[in-house]
Amino acid sequence: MTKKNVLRIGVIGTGAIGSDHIRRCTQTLSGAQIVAVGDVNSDNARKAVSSYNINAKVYDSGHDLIKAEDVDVVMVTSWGQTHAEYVLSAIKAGKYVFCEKPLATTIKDCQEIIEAEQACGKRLVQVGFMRPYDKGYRELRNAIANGDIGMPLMVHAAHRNQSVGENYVTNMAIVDTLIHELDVLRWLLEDDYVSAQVIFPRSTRHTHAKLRDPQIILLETKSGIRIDVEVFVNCQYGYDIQCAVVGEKGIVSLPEPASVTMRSDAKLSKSILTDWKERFIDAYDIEVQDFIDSCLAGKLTGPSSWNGYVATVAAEACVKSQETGKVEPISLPNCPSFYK
Ligand code: NAI
Ligand code: ISE
Repeated sequence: MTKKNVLRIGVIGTGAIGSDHIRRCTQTLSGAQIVAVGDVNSDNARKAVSSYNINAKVYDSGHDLIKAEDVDVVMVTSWGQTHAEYVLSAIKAGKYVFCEKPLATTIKDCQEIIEAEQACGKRLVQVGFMRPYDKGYRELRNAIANGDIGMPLMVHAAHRNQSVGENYVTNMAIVDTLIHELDVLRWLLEDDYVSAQVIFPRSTRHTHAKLRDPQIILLETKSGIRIDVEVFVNCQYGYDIQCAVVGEKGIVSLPEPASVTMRSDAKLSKSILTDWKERFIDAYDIEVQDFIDSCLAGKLTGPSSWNGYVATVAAEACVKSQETGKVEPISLPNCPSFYK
């Protein structure tokens, strides 16, 4: 780290979220500087450098970026299937790494990461699950923990995107989209999943041949809580995240994002956001600032590789159920004390 205690970050993958994190580190947050960027599409990396007017070296290889002496920590924001190799390379270099969700796309890769990290003797990985940093979810968690609704019994949730492209296929509803709920709901309920089933309702005409949309995911937890999540990624009307927890004596629901109430043209209306970047902007800011501060303090406390592993185990059961139509078990080893 530099003497001034400014964290020098290298970013691998400068697409949608990579460039948004570069923007926030450069323009909004404190304590960090982007000194290196890399992308298999070097035009994307150069575009990020010019868009945010940063003094960063462009690397052709993510592994060279990780090894660079002036890169203190790494941010992995490339496609999901490339995360494991970069995270393992950062662990090998003894550098902190912020890895966007998913930690890895296979259980085996997640296991390799948690083993390598434990062998290092120190937490080096934070996974980009930002919802635990969202004010609304934090209020939900506090209300449940305070006993305000009694014992939680059921959760009704929805994850709706306005539309997705042709490269978004059926299993991505789980591994790319539902994975946020798989992480945040077990954090909210302080419970783990024991089974999953995916049901396909009638498909929307706004989808394409390789995507079953919408989908309903049914989860059961160890304590018997039943969860239903609707994933509907071509819902047309906006980006809409819903979560209601039903308890023995009340219901607590995720607040709607703030927006003015409009009286106009004989209508009373409120607008709905359309972009995940806007919906969770505060949560992303708090999450990445927490990563920066934790690296500077020498101790990570945000979502860990264990959280990434558990989400991938649950996601794999859901994907299996997409194929079998059956209730699929989810079994997890005990959480190592290293991650408690
Ligand atoms: P994107 O397609 O916009 O950008 C990904 C970038 O990574 C592209 O520029 C691509 O050329 C580059 N890339 C791909 N393979 C690479 C490799 N091997 N080495 C270096 N660069 C490589 O994708 P997006 O939407 O930015 O997603 C990136 C990751 O972030 C995904 O894992 C996604 O799930 C996650 N994500 C997380 C969000 C959240 O809410 N936390 C929101 C959006 C994405
Ligand atoms: C995207 O990758 C994200 O992580 C967004 O938060 C999510 O809402 C979207 O469905 C995913 O495709």
